Amino acid sequence: MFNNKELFKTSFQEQLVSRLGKSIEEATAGDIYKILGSLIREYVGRDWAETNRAYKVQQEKQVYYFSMEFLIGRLLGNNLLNLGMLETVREGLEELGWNLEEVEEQEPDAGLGNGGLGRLAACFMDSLASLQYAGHGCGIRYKYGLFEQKIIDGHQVELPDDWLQKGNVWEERRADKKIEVRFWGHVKVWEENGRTVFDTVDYERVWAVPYDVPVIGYGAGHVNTLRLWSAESAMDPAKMRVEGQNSYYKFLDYNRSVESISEFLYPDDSGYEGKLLRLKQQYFLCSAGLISVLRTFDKLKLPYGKLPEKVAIHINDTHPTLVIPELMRLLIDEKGCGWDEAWDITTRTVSYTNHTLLSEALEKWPVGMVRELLPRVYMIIEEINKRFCGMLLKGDPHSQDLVSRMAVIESGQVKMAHLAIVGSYSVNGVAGLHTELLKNDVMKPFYELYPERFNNKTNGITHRRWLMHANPELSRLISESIGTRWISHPHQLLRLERFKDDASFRERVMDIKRGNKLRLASYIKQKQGIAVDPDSIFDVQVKRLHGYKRQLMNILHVMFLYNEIKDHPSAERVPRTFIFGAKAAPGYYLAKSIIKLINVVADAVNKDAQVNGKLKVLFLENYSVSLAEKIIPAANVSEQISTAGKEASGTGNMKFMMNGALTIGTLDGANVEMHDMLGDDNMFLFGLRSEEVLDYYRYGGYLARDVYRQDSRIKRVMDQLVSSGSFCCHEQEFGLIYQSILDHNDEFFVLRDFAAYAKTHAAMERVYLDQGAWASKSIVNIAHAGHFSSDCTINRYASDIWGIRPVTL
Ligand code: 26V
Repeated sequence: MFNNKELFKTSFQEQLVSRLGKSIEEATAGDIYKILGSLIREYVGRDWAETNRAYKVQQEKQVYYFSMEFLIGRLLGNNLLNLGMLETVREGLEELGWNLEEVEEQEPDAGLGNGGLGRLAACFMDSLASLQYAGHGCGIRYKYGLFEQKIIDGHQVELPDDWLQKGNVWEERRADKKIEVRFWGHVKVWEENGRTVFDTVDYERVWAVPYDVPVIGYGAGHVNTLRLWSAESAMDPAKMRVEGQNSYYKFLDYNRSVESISEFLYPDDSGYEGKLLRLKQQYFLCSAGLISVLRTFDKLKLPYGKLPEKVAIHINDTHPTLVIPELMRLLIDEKGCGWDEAWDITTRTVSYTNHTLLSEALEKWPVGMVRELLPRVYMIIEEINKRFCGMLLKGDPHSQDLVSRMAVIESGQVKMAHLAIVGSYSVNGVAGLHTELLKNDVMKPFYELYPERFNNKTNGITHRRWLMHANPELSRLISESIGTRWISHPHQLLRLERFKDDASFRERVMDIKRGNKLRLASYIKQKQGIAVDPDSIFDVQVKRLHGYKRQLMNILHVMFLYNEIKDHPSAERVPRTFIFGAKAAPGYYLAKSIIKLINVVADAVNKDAQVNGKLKVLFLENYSVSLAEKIIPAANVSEQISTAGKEASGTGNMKFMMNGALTIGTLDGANVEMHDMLGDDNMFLFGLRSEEVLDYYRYGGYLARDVYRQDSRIKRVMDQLVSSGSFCCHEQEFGLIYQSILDHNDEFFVLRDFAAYAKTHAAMERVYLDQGAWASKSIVNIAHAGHFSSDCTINRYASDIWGIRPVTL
């Protein structure tokens, strides 16, 4: 049906009538989306079942990617693309009077993630299915995704993201596969036939109900599963009636507390308010996910010793670390394994990715909280800790200091990263530099103890969403020039390099970029009523707002440029448009005040006729996956300016590179590897190196106030933050920002790197004047971006960590 346009048109209209009672003329865009989505969902049903059957019959090893976040965004366009039906459906709809892009806009983003970590999980799902691996996702079906951001009077305001309001055409509720998850209670211990038996009593029951989303692979008919768990009440209302009035309130309280488990995604990088609820969410995911994995394994009728041969469990950061003690619990208490056997199985099944070195982001749980909420799991963590510390002391009885640095439980806290490393067979960082810092700095003693466990897997992004879907014109040009093999072998993009000096190819690349800029400009015009010049440099920084990502340095630099233009009004300048998009964690005041600053500067700049035509500043509200797909293809310049050593990898950097933007960046995260491939000619590097930053942290020697005093340009913009004049609303508005730099000595070295940053921007501007040279660099960037396809990353996870191979259906 989807491969024949006429057939598609007829069945589509039939469905409209039979399901909604509407003709094509009466249908709304929302109706069209809904019918199309359901049709596709039903269409893939057969392949989905076929894939599962093949996995079962062939007894393939299954990978389960446990993650608290899956930032998948919209599915319609990508599913059509992967099914090879995009053109038929586009043309069919066109003939019925509908535009596919407009229909795609009807789909709410599935915003079940905060940022890079969640988006990485989504890219991995796409690559696993497209490369025909048996790999599934295991997550939570949050009723509300990451908050919707509104900018009101320059401030971020958070609204609930009610993404399920109109239903979700992609998911399948599987009530028959629900699982009981247990909280609280007391552990009873007794001896029986020479074995110690552990039984938890008086616990609270919660149902975990899975909602399965098909993950459709590109081209091959492979459909994997993203299983998202939803919490439901397990109390019987009939029982309540018998027990009378008092239990009625208990019932309501209980229901409320159950619902809250899968209600909200945590805006992760704020302070951990509602810690207990977050811990509940994590255990809920781990327990439900594992029990369901073991049910599937049980069908193979193999001994548990074979589990590591048939199942790999990967934990995306430490959030799902409880899979380790939970798997131990299930193996010991329910499957009859002894401790040593269970430990051997667990540590050959679980692998772990670390996504950040920031110490404030390393998870710790108060012992009391874990012990009360999860009494049996806590006993197991204690035992793991006891045995681990015992092993350390046995190696060296004087190693008490080492023990306190490495223990899983220390100072009344459970350290999740330590538990994750001790309980898994592989620990990986997400970019070369990050992994080195992990091994030689933050987790050094663990690396010394278990060197064989540590490895690097540089992140990647799916070129299907981020190039083929987001930038169809560029994809077409690529395929016309080098054929279509790059789609299944993204490294082949390298063959584009030979066009870097080809004048007509350069021109076409720049034309496509201009087209994308025009589209973004019209989006901006429609949303904000501001006209931007498509011939200006589109300079973009879009990502979560955080001190270390240094959006502040960017906006201070914009203020500096504004001052320059005002001081020298007749000087020739390359017109520039600075575009920001960022959400700040609701409790992170400094970040929110940086958003306000960006908006205040934008207002001042955009309404000043004197700089008009030379400078524009935009803050695009509610940055999300679908907005990223509009912005990134239109960027000329990608801002990747984190304090060196702080950004584990970054993945936005790769998306911009793949769409032909040039990067201005520090030697941080995956920028280092981009630079290895591109060289100084095709990337604009500046700023402190990570060793220099580390040296400053260790030995001191940096005084932000000195820089402030010595550089008049910097002094001027800093003073503008707190004095009434061009940018300040009232004097205290940006006091916090000012103090963070000058009173708290600029933790992220904004002033230290400012001069180099400004200088590099000026150099970049000069290159832009030579459009041919710019185009050539842009082409080199695209050509090397294949290296950062998540297909390459997933192939390495598959062979080095999980030990799986593609499955032929
Ligand atoms: C969490 C927190 C929590 C407390 C306050 C500060 C803070 C800062 C950052 C985070 C992020 C934790 C994990 C995370 O999202 N890491 C991101 O993972 C991406 C995928 O590997 C990677 O590209 C990003 O560089 C990394 O920040």
